Amino acid sequence: MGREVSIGIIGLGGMSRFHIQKLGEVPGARIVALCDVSPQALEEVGAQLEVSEEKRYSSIESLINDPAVEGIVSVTPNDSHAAVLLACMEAGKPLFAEKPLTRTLEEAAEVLAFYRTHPIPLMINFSYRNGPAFQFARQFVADGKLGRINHLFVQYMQDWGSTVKKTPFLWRFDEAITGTGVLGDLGSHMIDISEYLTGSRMSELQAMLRTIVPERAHPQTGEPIPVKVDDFACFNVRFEDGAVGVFQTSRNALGCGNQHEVTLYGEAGTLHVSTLNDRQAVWTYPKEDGSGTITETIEVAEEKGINPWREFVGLLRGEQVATPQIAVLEDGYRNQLLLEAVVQAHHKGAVISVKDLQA
Ligand code: SOE
Repeated sequence: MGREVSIGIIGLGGMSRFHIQKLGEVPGARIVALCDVSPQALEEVGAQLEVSEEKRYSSIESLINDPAVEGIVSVTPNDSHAAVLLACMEAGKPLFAEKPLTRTLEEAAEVLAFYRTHPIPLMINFSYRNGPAFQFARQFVADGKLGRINHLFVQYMQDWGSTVKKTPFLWRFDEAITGTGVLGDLGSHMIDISEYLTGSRMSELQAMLRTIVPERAHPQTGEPIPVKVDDFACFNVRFEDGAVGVFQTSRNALGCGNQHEVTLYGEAGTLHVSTLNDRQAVWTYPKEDGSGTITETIEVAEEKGINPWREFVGLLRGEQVATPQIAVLEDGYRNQLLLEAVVQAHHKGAVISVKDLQA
């Protein structure tokens, strides 16, 4: 086991608990400081992790500038992503941050510009790159097993519903905090994974966004609050190499858990991967005599995946990490640019060319 590293966590909401659990599984990773706006969350998680009271911060800058903190894991709502990135760059602190990079393209441009003069070791959690089947798929495509990719289908379905689950109004429905709705939340993963698996870059997009559930209950009072952000998005994409992609994502896919799946249609074969089982890839290819096709389920070993928490701890120790698999800031900026292209394609009802769009 390498030396112990001291980590500070910013944001103690739901997703943060997952990060804390995964860090707890990495030998030598020690959470020494916390930051959140909620005194109750600080007290609860601080007690659970035995973080001393003076290391329970309410200010982002205080935690980031604490010399006892070597690296930061940030899991905050979208409206503070830029502030965390800028403060970590200012302080020279390595950062593992949740996607999307920022709330808006303008913020992403500001962060990218500052990064040019204040670079830091950085990981952005486009987490679906890491699964064993998705790692297998990227290599499979790179090895030419599918031939030229003609088209792909990407969908990411969740059920925040209105029929059964009736999810109340959360920050992810509040435009001032989240920016876009399901597009930025799940669509950011879809955009990232499609370029990551194919090695191609999007060049033109057309899109439609929709708010299917127009109001949701205040979590305490039950009062209906209007929802302005999208909870469904579909977009079609032409890639620079001519491939075409069809994308759909929803928070109203009744009964769906966390269903992110990609099907790649190549001239020499088809490959399907899904979070429903990220240890399997389903490959269809022609029989040798050309009389038909064979569909084979390939089992992928867990070790083929990447553990981003181990990567971050390794990065803090100065070890060689699988950096190419971990998005860096340019990937995050590009993701934000493509999200903006989808929004503009929707509002203009037109095909948007990515090259014409800059912050
Ligand atoms: C939304 O429910 C969410 O938590 C996303 O924000 C995450 O990025 C995704 O990995 C799981 O679903």
